Amino acid sequence: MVHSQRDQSKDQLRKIKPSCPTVRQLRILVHGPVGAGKSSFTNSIDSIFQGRMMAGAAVESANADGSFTKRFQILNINDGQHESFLPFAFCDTMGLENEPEKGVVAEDLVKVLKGHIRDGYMFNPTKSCSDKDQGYNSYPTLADRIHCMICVIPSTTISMMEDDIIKKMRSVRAKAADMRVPQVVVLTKIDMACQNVAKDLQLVYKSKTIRKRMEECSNRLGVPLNCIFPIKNYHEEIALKNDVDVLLLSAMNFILNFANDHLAAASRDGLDFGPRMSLARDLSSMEHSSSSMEHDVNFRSQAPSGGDTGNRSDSSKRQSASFPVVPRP
Ligand SMILES: Nc1nc2c(ncn2[C@@H]2O[C@H](COP(=O)(O)OP(=O)(O)OP(=O)(O)O)[C@@H](O)[C@H]2O)c(=O)[nH]1
Ligand SMILES: [Mg+2]
Repeated sequence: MVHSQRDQSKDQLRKIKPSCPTVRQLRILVHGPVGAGKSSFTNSIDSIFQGRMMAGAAVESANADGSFTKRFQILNINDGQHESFLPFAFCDTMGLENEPEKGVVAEDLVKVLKGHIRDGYMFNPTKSCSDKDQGYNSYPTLADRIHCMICVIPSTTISMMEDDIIKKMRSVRAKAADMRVPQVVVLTKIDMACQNVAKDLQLVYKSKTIRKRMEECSNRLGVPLNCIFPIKNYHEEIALKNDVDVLLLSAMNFILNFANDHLAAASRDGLDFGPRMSLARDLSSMEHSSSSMEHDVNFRSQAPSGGDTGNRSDSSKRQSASFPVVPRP
């Protein structure tokens, strides 16, 4: 039987085996500005596996009153075929805001990266989570930590995004880089940024508008172009669409590969020593290894050069990676 690209890709995601035996799921942090499409992204991946629209993470159509997501939510996804969860989970967070005492505190995102924040914790925009809070995990294991970080950015507003938000995102990014946690950008709302792409998603890597938004994003956040994935989330549809799924699954395949590479390196470095000792040893181990092992996302990839051919080289690089599911221009 011939499997579609979508089915093949779903199977690959189902079969991923976390590269450390004590870790059952790869943990993926989803953060970014208010209304960027963070919760919609996790719901969209869930929908693909359930074969129908899912709303596990609450989504708001107009975020007049700040971030709609206020709690830290770990979203497990049913396999869709068997009575089990997929080998990865999303960590959905409150959105970042421009003003000082609004939105998630950047420090809390760093605590999420380190595994200190428990599922269900209510974010407090005026105060970072501390060991006095119930939702604080003082002794996180490697399984509690984040193995890949996704920054969700709307392609519609990247150029207008306030410097303060960019600064906050860059500070979290720097901390993640210190911890050698790989990072990618998921560029949402491409259907709103380019009319041609809205009509035909397969044009995504041919669109000059999308290319420009990716470059803006790369320049402002400092993320290489080949770690930026333009996607469209499910937001108004009532049925799944192949092209929407292929882009989303393609991004997920890269993200989970990065996550598993990180997990393998962290486990090799002895970061999985269970509760109690983890914190102190973890920090000293990082200090010792950060200079010798440059596992930041940059070690994998260089941004392709600009111009029209940039689109092609960007896309062909993705084609040559281990999960070749991005549609060719
Ligand atoms: N057209 C379009 N709309 C989208 C896309 N992704 C998300 N949306 C819409 O954008 C709005 C905000 O989406 P959410 O998923 O709630 O965004 P969020 O980042 O979780 O927001 P907060 O939790 O409030 O920080 C909703 O109305 C979504 O339907 C997309 O790719 N295309
Ligand atoms: Mg949300």
